[in-house]
Amino acid sequence: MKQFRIFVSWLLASTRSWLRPSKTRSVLALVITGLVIGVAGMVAFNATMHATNTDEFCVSCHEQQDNSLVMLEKTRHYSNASGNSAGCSDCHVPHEFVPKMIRKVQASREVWGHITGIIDTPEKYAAHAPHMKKKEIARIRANDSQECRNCHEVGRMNLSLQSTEARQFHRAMLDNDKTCIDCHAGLAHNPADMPGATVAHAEVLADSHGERGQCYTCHVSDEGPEDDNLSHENAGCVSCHGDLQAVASRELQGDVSPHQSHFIGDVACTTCHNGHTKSVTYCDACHSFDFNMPFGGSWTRGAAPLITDGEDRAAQEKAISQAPRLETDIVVVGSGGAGLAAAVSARDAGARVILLEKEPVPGGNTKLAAGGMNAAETRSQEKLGITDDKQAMVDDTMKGGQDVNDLELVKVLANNSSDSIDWLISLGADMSDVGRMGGASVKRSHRPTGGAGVGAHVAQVLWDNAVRRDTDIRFNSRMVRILKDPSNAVTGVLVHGEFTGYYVIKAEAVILATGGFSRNNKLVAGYDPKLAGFKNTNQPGATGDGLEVAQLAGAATRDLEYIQAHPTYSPVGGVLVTEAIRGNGAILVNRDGERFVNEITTRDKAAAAILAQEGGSVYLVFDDAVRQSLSKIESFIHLHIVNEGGGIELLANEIALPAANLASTIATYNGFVAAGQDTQFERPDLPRELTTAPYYAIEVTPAVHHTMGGVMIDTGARVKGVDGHAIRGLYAAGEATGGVHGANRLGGNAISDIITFGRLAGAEAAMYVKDN
Ligand code: FAD
Ligand code: MEZ
Repeated sequence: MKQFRIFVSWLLASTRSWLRPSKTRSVLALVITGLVIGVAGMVAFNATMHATNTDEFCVSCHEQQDNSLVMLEKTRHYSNASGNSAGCSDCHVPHEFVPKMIRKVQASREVWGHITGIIDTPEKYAAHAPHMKKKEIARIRANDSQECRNCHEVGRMNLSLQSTEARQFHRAMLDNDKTCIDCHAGLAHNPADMPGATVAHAEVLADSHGERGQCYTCHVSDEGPEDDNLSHENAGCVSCHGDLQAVASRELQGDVSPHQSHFIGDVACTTCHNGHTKSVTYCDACHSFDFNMPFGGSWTRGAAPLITDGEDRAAQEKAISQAPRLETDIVVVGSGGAGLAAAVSARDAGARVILLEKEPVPGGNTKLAAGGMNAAETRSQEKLGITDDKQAMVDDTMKGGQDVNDLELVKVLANNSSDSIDWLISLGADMSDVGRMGGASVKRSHRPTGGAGVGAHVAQVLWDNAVRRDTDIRFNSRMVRILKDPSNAVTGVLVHGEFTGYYVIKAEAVILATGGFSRNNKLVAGYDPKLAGFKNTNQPGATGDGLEVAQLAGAATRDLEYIQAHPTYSPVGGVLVTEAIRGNGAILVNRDGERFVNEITTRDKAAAAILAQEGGSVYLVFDDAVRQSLSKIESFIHLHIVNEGGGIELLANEIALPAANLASTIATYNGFVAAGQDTQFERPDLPRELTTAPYYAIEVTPAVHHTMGGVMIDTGARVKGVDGHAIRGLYAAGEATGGVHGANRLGGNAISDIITFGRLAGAEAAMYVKDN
């Protein structure tokens, strides 16, 4: 009984205790209840989201230009060859649990926004869509494009079914740290403003890229390019495709690559790959490679007149009436050797410089220069035991120019030539090799060790120095007018930016370094009718518009009728074959296999002698010892313009010349070399016998090469006006000027001219700005 009472009192006490509220139990109860409700909520939420995770539900809000699903249906994501189509959630809902839930929460916020009226009209949606699109692209990118890779796994993709280009490109990208979305953002939907564009039937690059996004796939905004260098657009190309070197390294080996060239600086992708018009291989402006470029057209260039009537004229006047877009101390026009030398020296003298170049690449004709740069009394000559003096350089230049030259300018050229070599060396150039050029009494033509092309090297060194000095360099920017005030002093220039239109740059001084006009056959033939229809050796920008602009600004000109044909241009390759090959020992033979001229006479005489031979073209013949002496020859071999024979007879058969004649001609020539005298054509320099097989031949013919005339300058590179007075603030240097070379320029004197006078013009203009 007692035990029963104890049990009853314990039960009552326990019941009382259980019925009394306790903190612990309350919390526990709450947690359990919360957990149950949370799990139930989550399950419900997930079930709801899952139930609404249909394409139809998504597109009930997601309207772009059209219903998103309708847009998707037009793409390969929906109707691809495999028969598997991807819907909204395949790309927009991640597969891992946590990101998936986060995405679902985001999605519910979007739906909530629709319900609460925050984004409940097509207009509000359209305004919100780019932001959402950006976020979604960033999410997929951060996710290493996992949503793409779920179907397009690298290991599972059969790249061999793709075109060679696509295969190489995908391999390189996928091996790199690029992820699918970097290039294919927007591929799933037709971008709103480029409907129907697909890579497969794209006509131009913009169509093809349009499939991946909208205008801002390439441009900063849908307004198009911001600057004429297309800086943003080119950075975009490089970020997906890699730089020139990377692209070249993916190409087939052993052939000429359009991505490996003698161009200087970082050649912009847009030089060849245009967005809204057909791409063109810029190299074809000089060569004829005929590369099969995607979305490509063929190279054409109309010489657009400078001052046009109508709309263009009105646009020019409007730009002049507006405030200048830019202001600087000196505008240098032209990025060849003269312009770059002027820019470097003006920067060193403390001036602010803007350098304009109308082409998409720098370097002008300078980058093509092959043979050398003349200079007398240099340390390189001294090291090689060559005795020379500046007066001899003056005499040779005057004689070559038929005494038409301005003697004072020739003195500046010769007397500063060794300083100019030293200056280039101080900037990083190698000018150690010295060879002989036509019309020179000694070896004075300087070039890099081993005989590499002088122009590409010098231009690269000057370019690097101009860039290092923060020169503001603008491509696709054509100077169309020099502006002056009523006192006849220069106030700036009017520029036509290919992508930004006409604008004014205010400047104290302008340096014209626009080169010659050999590429403008209309102008050439106007001064020398017998050159009508002639081929030329020059780059596309050598059209002489600097001359025209200077004349409009009142500049005096001289010697425009003297136009030089270079004797050895390859009609097969469309390139100049350097005189240095003759200088190092090659001979010229006609179709009878016979010599007909002193090979290193002046160009006018050599060109006339070639044109007098049957067919108007002849062969430049040399042996392997000459090839080894001049590395520039390798570039001609690379271009497939050199015929080769294991012996003289084999070479003769290769080029259809009478073998016995060729053998006899070479034997006779070798005899002259051994005797130290050419009794046939009085060639003054006989560097080596031609005895080392294999033998080589290049077909050559004369082509327009150099325009000796141009604007008149004084010894301070100041441009003279038609009234005989210098135009204040206007300077000029290089092939744009006349007077240095007279009636006929000597080989190697142009590079000397542009360095000496370019440097001088830069320093003089900077001094003028300081004094002004
Ligand atoms: P360029 O180098 O031609 O530069 C002028 C620049 O101005 C160009 O880029 C042009 O596009 C730009 N331009 C023109 N108009 C405008 C405008 N309105 N607005 C903006 N930019 C404009 N000489 C030698 O002494 N040794 C050699 O070995 C040698 N080899 C040569 C080989 C070849 C194939 C050629 C074509 C020439 C060679 N020459 C050589 C000659 C020499 O290269 C040129 O005379 C010299 O480089 C001219 O330099 P420049 O700076 O005056 O003009
Ligand atoms: O001065 C020239 O134009 C030159 C040397 C060209 C060349 O043959 O290389």
